[in-house]
Amino acid sequence: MMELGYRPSMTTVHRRTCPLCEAMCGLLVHVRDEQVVRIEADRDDVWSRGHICPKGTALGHLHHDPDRIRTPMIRQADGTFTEATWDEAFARIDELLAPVVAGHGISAVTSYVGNPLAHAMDLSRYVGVLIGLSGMPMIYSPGVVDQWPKNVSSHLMYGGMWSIPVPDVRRTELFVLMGANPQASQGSLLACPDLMGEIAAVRERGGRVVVIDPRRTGTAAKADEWIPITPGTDAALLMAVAHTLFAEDLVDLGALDGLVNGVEEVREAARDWPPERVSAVTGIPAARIRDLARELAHAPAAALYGRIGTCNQEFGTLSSWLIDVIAVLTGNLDREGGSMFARGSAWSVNTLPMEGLEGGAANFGRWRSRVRGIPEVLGHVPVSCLHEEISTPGEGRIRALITVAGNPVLSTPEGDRLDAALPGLDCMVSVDNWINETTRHAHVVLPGLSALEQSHHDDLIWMFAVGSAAKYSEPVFPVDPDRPREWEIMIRLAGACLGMPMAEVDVAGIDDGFFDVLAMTRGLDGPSLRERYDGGGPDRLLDLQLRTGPFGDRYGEREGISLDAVRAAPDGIDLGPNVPRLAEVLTTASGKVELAPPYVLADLPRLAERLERPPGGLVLTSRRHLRSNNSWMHNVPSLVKGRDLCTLLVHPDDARRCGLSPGGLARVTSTAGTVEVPVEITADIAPGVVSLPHGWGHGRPGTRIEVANAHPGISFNALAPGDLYDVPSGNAAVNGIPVTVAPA
Ligand SMILES: Nc1nc2c(c(=O)[nH]1)N[C@H]1C(S)=C(S)[C@@H](COP(=O)(O)OP(=O)(O)OC[C@H]3O[C@@H](n4cnc5c(=O)[nH]c(N)nc54)[C@H](O)[C@@H]3O)O[C@H]1N2
Ligand SMILES: Nc1nc2c(c(=O)[nH]1)N[C@H]1C(S)=C(S)[C@@H](COP(=O)(O)OP(=O)(O)OC[C@H]3O[C@@H](n4cnc5c(=O)[nH]c(N)nc54)[C@H](O)[C@@H]3O)O[C@H]1N2
Ligand code: SF4
Ligand SMILES: [Mo]
Repeated sequence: MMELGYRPSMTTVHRRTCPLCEAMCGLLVHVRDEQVVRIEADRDDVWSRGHICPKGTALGHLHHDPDRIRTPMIRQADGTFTEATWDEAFARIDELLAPVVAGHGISAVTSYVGNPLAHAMDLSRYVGVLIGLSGMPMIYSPGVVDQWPKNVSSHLMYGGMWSIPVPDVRRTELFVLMGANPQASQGSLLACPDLMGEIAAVRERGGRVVVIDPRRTGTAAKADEWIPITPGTDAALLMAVAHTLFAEDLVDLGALDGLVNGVEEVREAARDWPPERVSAVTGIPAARIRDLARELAHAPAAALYGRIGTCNQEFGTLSSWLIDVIAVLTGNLDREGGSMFARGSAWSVNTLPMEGLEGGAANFGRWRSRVRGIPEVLGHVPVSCLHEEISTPGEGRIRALITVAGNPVLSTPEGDRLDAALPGLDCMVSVDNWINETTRHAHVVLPGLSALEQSHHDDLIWMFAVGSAAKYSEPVFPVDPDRPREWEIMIRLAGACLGMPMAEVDVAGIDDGFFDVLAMTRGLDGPSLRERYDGGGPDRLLDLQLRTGPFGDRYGEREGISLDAVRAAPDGIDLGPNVPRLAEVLTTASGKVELAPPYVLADLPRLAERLERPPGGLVLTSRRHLRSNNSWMHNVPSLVKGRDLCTLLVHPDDARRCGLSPGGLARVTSTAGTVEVPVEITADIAPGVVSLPHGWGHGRPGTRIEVANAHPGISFNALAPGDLYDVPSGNAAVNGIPVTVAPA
């Protein structure tokens, strides 16, 4: 008989949806001896059909990263972190948080919730419990360094802040991208795998692609035309486009006729904005602006899309609003090949109506920030307020902060001031997988799981997709069943804010209550529904979201999907392209599209003033790279190898004027700070504009990200002034920052 002592190692292949960006690519993860040996694209994935990028192949590195923390960490008096048990960590949080709440009330506590939670199974669903149940009156997020202007315009125009139309790129004949670079970002508020392939396809079928951006990006390089624009002047350009549509009698609402209020008000507002008036400030010839209006009006279907560059700027709300105004005026809203509203297979928890803001009311300014007195908008004030709310003494000072999947020290304006303010907190807890520039200040860091240890089904992202699908991923690696999951941590932290000892919080009871509330919003009785389930947590919520979503079986009432059905289809279930559905989306008080919200129109005088600003001087803009993901993936060796990405892009004329040489160091100064950074001279940027990536600035003491610290770069947001923002939304203008540049 042969001895059976030797077992050859086996490779198993796991199907996973990548949670790193909106493309939601299906991946095949090859595992041998508990090691990820290879990650490749899943060609059978119903959604992504074989698309992948270098970040997706790095999921294994993220999982195996020796710097990733796997147990709670408690900071000691000397600033070093030591590993702790969950009970020790919970006890330490009780010890620090309870006195803050008891002595100063819950308004002394706030939270900063970051970007990865939008892509995480547990956090996207349960962060609402932390925010809603804890009673903390306000929170901070990078939403106001991202899409808040679009949230404002959608709230006012359609009645829902997340009712954001998505360019129907697969069927359009004219795709105009403003301030978006999918070559790097892979799409934003636009979920569509392989956008660069789709851009090529538009051109192959005889359509046109136009990129309006101060930089000739990787996307612009693959388009029919690059139109350079002065940063922050998109709203002026679009006012002139609207003017031209009216002046040349090109307005045609098509199928929207009768569903739109305010066309005459927009006509009136656009009367004073002929292309000649905005040509100098935008840098775009008047004739080109007129032609753009004509092209948009005459194309069989046109998709006008604006993203970060049109939001993270001085006139974000006007630009975001105008993009949809032009779509309406040219009959391209809610039309195939135009801009459409997606149907998420699982309705997102985020889309529930907000108290006091029903019907698209412009009921902003319900409260103001304590120090600067900035009015809230949709529950947020500029995130740059956070540092001063911590460091300015007085009644109402923030004394405790919970960060969840966020790195505001690098990612938000005046990040260096926040870095200096965080040590002043009585209690800081971070739910995060790394000890980085922000979390190094935490008293306690509670780790989540790696992506490969969690199940996955996207939540909010499906609301911005070019079609509908449902895809569920099982975890690749098992985890100790007793280890608290992130959804459970959210519930325990909420309890702690209410004064309960963390270890004693009734997680199952609160989870049941959350389920019942969500079931009620669908007209269902939670307690009786719960009898169908063995356990709670995110899977139970997801089943509810799927079954009561647009394709769901409503618990057997009709044919449709459920979590079981989705689980049984490991490559996903394709639920088809977007269909016109505006009437169903509209939740404005009038039941119509409000094309001319007075709150937005009231910002036009500020735009008119911008036209008078004397030209000259340099302005700073942001950019992304395919191999970065905001601030947190620079610890992956394969993503940081090669040439330095953290460089200042400068036009040759400006380089000459400033005395800069290629590869030399430049000193860049704004009203907020100064950095020194290597120079890259290129004609691929408009004169008068310089560009830096954000998310760098590593190498700080006490962090545990060895690879990133060996490639530190500098922090863009040390240069971003907190007082430079889009007034109607409070969203940061990290594009168009006045700077001076000199050799270092
Ligand atoms: N690889 C990678 N992918 C990502 C991310 C990442 O960091 N790395 N981040 C993810 C996140 S959180 C988001 S929100 C998305 C963002 O996705 P995108 O919006 O596509 O973001 P960017 O690549 O930053 O492109 C913004 C563009 O706006 C231009 N711009 C700057 N100022 C102006 C202006 O005033 N007007 C106009 N018209 N253009 C301007 C910039 O030059 C830049 O090309 O990407 C997501 N995907
Ligand atoms: N100058 C400039 N600044 C910008 C932008 C810009 O274009 N220009 N873009 C802005 C935009 S669009 C965004 S979205 C923000 C991003 O701002 P943030 O969300 O604050 O920053 P990130 O770099 O995404 O930080 C993510 C954090 O989540 C942690 N993390 C990663 N995965 C997990 C997980 O599974 N669980 C937990 N608990 N934690 C995890 C990481 O370790 C890191 O600490 O940056 C903004 N800042
Ligand atoms: S494009 Fe890259 S990061 Fe985005 S989902 Fe696909 S593999 Fe992941
Ligand atoms: Mo973002």
